[in-house]
Amino acid sequence: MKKRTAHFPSEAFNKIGQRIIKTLAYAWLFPAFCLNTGCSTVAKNAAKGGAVKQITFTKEVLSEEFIAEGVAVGDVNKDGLVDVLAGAYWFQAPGWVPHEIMKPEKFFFDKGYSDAFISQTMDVNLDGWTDFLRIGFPGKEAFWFENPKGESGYWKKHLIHDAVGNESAGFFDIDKDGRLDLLGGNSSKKQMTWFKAPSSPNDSEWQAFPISGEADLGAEPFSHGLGMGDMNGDGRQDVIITKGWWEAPPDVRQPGWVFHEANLGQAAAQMYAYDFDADGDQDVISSSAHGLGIWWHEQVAEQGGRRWVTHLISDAFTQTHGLALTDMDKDGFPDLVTGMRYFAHMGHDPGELNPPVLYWFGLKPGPKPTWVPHLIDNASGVGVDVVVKDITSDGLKDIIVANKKGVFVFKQNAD
Ligand SMILES: [Ca+2]
Ligand SMILES: [Ca+2]
Ligand SMILES: [Ca+2]
Ligand SMILES: [Ca+2]
Repeated sequence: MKKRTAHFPSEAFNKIGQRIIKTLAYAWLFPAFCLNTGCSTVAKNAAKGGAVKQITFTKEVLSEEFIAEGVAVGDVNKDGLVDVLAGAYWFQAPGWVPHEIMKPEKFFFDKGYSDAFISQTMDVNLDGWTDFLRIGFPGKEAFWFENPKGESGYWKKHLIHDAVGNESAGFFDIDKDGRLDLLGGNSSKKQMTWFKAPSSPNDSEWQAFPISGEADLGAEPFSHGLGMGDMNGDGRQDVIITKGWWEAPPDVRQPGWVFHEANLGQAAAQMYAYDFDADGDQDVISSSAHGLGIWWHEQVAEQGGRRWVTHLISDAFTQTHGLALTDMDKDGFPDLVTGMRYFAHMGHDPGELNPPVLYWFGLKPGPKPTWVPHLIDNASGVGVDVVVKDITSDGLKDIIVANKKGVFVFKQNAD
């Protein structure tokens, strides 16, 4: 792959050693070349000089150590301030004082992985205290850790499932009971499955409800690409992978969801459905987990069926292993937040040594939708996910990341 040269303003980025730096949203860096079939939509849009909404963030460095590939947020100590949880630690807001959840292990960014991937918080045992849920290495266990309710000592560990496959397995409220469930592969059976969170304090089992058949698609430990979205407009959230989607039945506990084949692109990270071209049918968005590309997949109706046409949104950086679809600029249209997962394969992916950038892309919908890229930072990136949430309760969405560069919070500035 041709190496891209970018000229980042130096005054902000040579202060990485400081715990807090201000960053600005910089203008689009016009790509030196375009992949495959000419320049990306974004590049063409930028060339026309489209208006750009400037959003700025303040970067806070919680850790410069590699402790986790994923992150979660929640108010651990019930003081009303949202804390950050990653790997073996929770970081107490507002000063981000680290506390151990369990005995930490040492991980090396250039030699391997941590044991903490996609993470989440919820009160699993219904005692009023936020617990920590953590998917481990792909194909291994997912655990939840019981909040000790202000007491000292490590958090009690409970098994959710012993073999969770797909690198974008995650937590969704699948049965709409107000509690998050786990969606992923049961990788011992290679079967897409959802695991229902226990609904009473004394119940510890996460009951498995298979979606696909055994030895089916998307459920291997290292399967790439998974998401939920209403693909057929019936109001139910379907399960999306790169080869197609499973249609949610009226009762989601029913096994054998109908699979609809669809060519939804290359190995990906989180996937989302939205009608990006506003023509009445759902399209899909995805990003390359380890290679190069962020795409939208257009659903095209034609005689006798439907086909999918993939459009490149950006090829500015590689390893977009975490992707969020969320409205950043409050124009009513969902934007993208993504970045580079630094050293995703310990130096074996293309572009590993490029700056680990973090971006948001503003959606301009229409018959030919475009996305305006905004650089947030170039010394962090994303992990196997990127959390976008207003953790400061000021109505502005913040971005939270953990990866091989450390743990970071980007607080959106009010002006
Ligand atoms: Ca707190
Ligand atoms: Ca709890
Ligand atoms: Ca559409
Ligand atoms: Ca928007």
